[in-house]
This record gives sequence, structure tokens and C-alpha cells, in this order.
Amino acid sequence: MNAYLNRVLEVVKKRNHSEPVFLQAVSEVLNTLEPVINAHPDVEELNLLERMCEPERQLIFRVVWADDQGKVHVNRGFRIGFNSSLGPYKGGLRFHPSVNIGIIKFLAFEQIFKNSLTGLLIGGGKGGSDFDPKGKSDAEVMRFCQSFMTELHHHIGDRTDVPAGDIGVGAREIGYLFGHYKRLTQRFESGVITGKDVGMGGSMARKEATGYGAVYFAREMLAEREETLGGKRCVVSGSGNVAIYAIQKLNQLGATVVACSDSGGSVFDENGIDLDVIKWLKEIERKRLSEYPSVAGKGEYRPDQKVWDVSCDCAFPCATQNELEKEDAEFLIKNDCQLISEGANMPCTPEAVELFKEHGVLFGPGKAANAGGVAVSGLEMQQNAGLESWSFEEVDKHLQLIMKSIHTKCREFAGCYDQPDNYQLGANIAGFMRVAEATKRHGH
Ligand code: NDP
Ligand code: 2IT
Repeated sequence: MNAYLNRVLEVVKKRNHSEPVFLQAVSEVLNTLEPVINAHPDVEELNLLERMCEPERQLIFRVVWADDQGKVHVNRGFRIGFNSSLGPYKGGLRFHPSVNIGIIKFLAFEQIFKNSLTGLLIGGGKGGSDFDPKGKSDAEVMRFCQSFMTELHHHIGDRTDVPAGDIGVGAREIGYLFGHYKRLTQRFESGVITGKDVGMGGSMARKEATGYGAVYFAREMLAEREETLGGKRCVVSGSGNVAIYAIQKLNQLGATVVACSDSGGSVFDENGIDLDVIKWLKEIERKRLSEYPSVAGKGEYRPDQKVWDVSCDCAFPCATQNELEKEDAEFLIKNDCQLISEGANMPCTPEAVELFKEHGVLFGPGKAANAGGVAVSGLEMQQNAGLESWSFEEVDKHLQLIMKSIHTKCREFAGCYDQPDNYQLGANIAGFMRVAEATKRHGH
């Protein structure tokens, strides 16, 4: 690695030594930027990388709430505004017991480049809490969200910082968060948060956008090899928002999804997962996937098993970071998997990504492949600002164009370094260049 990149990485390691996933995300980007540093000496002269690796602001706060028995609980809340060169901080909120400052920092860092790739005017941010919504009543989730927003509302705004959902935060949580923001500020400021229900300022197709986008990206990658998704056998990890709508779009495009999962295990169903059952279990009943065989009357539940040992043509990791490791990649390659499209953020470990690249497996990195969600959030902000509400078809048309344009950008930028199939290289460089140029022009 070039001396400047090494120097920056050393400083980042020293400052954030107890945050392994953040360091992983920074290394992943810096490891691909050497050709850019060589071609653009001002990146080093202006210390642009140092600026990009240090968050503009980081907020940690106490969230106190009472459960249905009146017992008081204390959680930790986070919001990081990482980079505002391209617009207000934009990125989701994650509620999961594993959340800590390092996880939020990694997600906010990824978001900078992802948001840049969308071509929209949105900066990078992320937030969340170690609160676990699983097993909580609606009233408990509401009280938690209200307490969380009581602090957060001081720091967000439609031109400042615009949260949305992520793991554990869907339309229910967004509703409570927005409702409390409205009470505290006495402003119906629709554009302060995205992922709202349609009918209270949300955008059509936002719920579908991330999963659909990851499939649209896969479609573009396959088209380069003159192939389509029709007839492809696929596996999707997770069974949350991103996974469900990835499965839906794959079904619409003629693929068959034979496996999906949750944190307890996976379901295998040779003739295709019954998506209505998954939606009922997860979106309505908030139940475990272990109930799939009894509800669907078919399929096999595999406790503690991931989906990666199931033979497939295309794989869509849509659950969480580092869920697809080296051994999983070996399985996929042995079974002739030809494409990976990351619906989740950083789901493949660096070792897995290297193996995919070595074996010529098409690899769509999360920054590019899952950018459809935040892109439609950007369109939601646009609709809110114009007091408009676009049809599903209109939003979906924009989404498809944005995914296509991200795909083209990845290939063009990687192509400048004679590696047009290297989407990881292309996504990082294209994402980086737009932010770097804006930072340079802003002078700070
Ligand atoms: P959901 O909460 O709707 O679903 C998450 C799914 O992943 C669930 O099936 C969950 O299983 C599983 N999961 C979560 N954490 C773990 C874990 N530690 N180990 C194993 N399985 C886990 O979240 P989303 O679908 O919204 O998010 C999924 C991924 O997509 C995340 O990486 C997120 O950052 C990313 N993403 C989301 C976007 C969005 O618009 N929502 C946009 C872009 C990226 P269980 O229910 O058992 O916990
Ligand atoms: O990781 C992501 O891009 C998201 N969770 C969506 C962010 C958003 O602002 O819609």
C-alpha cells in the first residue's frame, strides 16, 4: 500500500482501536484507492483522506424508558454525522442489542460513498441504539422511540440530518419517531425522516426499494454477461425488509428463491419459498422463521444453519455485516454460484470478497447494490419538499434508472484502471471522487 494510505490508516487505527468493524470498513475503502492517490496528488496535499475518515460529529446519549410493568430501562442512543459535503447527513437508525459506536461509525462511513453513488445531494450519517425491539409491546416500542427522539430532535432537520430505518427500525418505529418530533417541535416537517408510511408523507416503493434495488443491480451485472435472472436458482439471507423485497423482485423476474434465514436458522424450500408466509410471519406476526414449515405446509427448517451451503446461481446477503465468511464463499464457489449482490451493509468478509474476485464471481458491493433504499429516501425528501406524491410506477422507474446509473459508474471508474468487472474498485473510486471534489471546493 502507498505510504500516504498507510499513514492515514495508522492514524485511524490509533484513534479507533476498539472498533474493529469500523476499521474493516475504512481498510476496505483505502485498500482500493491507491490508483486514485497516484493520479490525483491533491488528495494527499489537501489531506482529503484524513478528513473523510474522521466523523464531523458524533452524538451519544442516554435513553430512559419504562416497560409495561413500569420498570425503568436505560439504553444508549447514537447519531453520527460523518460527512456533509454532498448534503444533509442521511442514513438509517439501527435498533439491535449489538449496536455500539463502532458499528454506527462503520455504517455512517459506508453511507458517505453509497449516498455519493446515488448522484443525489445527500451526505453520510447513521444512528441507532442497543435497544432490542424483539419481544417488546407496541406501547414499549413507542415509549422507547419517544425517549430516543426527545434527545435526537435537537440535532436533526430536513436540511441538517435526515434519519430513516435500518435493522429493527421499520414503518412502526418511524411513525412513533416522526410523531414525537412533530409534538416536540410543533412542526409537520415531513422531510425530517424518511421511510414513513405511505399516506403520512412516505414515498411509494420506499419499503421495496432496497431489496428491489439489489436485484436490479444483479440484473445489470448479469446483462454484461448476456444473461438474465429468469430461471436462476437463488438464496437470500435474512427475512426482514431487504430480504423480503429482494425475494419479491426475484420472483417477479422469473428466478426461484430456495432459501432464506433469520438469526435463529434458515429455511430450505426446493420449489421456492412461499413469500406470503414469510410476510405474514415477519411483517404481521413478528414471529420466528422456525414456524415456516408448519404454516407453509412445506419446506425444511435448519436451526443455526446459514443459507450459503445451499447450491445456487445467485446469492443475496440481506441480513447483517460479516454474515458471509471465507468458508461460506468456498461453498458458494464449489456450487458454481456466479453472482453475489449485497443487500446488507458489508455482509461479506474481506476474505470472502477476495475469493469471489479470484474466481470470477460477479460481486456487487453493498455501497452500490443496496443504494436503492437511500436513493428512494432521497426521492421521498424531494416529494416532501414539493408537497408531491408520486405513483409507485414513477418511483420504481427512478429507482431502476438510479441502479443502472450506479452500475454504469462502477464499470466506468473501474474501467479507467483496466478492471471494468471489479465493482468493488469502481464503487469505491466513483463514490470517493464525488465527495472528495465537493470537500475540496468547500475548503473545509
Ligand atoms: P430488518 O430488521 O428488517 O431485518 C434484518 C434481518 O437480518 C432479520 O431477518 C434478522 O433476523 C437478520 N439479522 C439481523 N441481525 C442479525 C445478526 N446479528 N445475525 C443474524 N441475522 C441477523 O433489517 P433490514 O432488512 O432493513 O436490514 C438488513 C440489512 O440491510 C442490514 O445490513 C442493513 O444495514 C441493510 N440495509 C438496509 C436498508 C433499508 O432500507 N432497510 C438499506 C440498505 C441497507 P432476526 O429477526 O432473527 O434478528
Ligand atoms: O443502509 C442504508 O442505506 C439504510 N439503512 C437506508 C438509509 C436511508 O436513509 O434511507
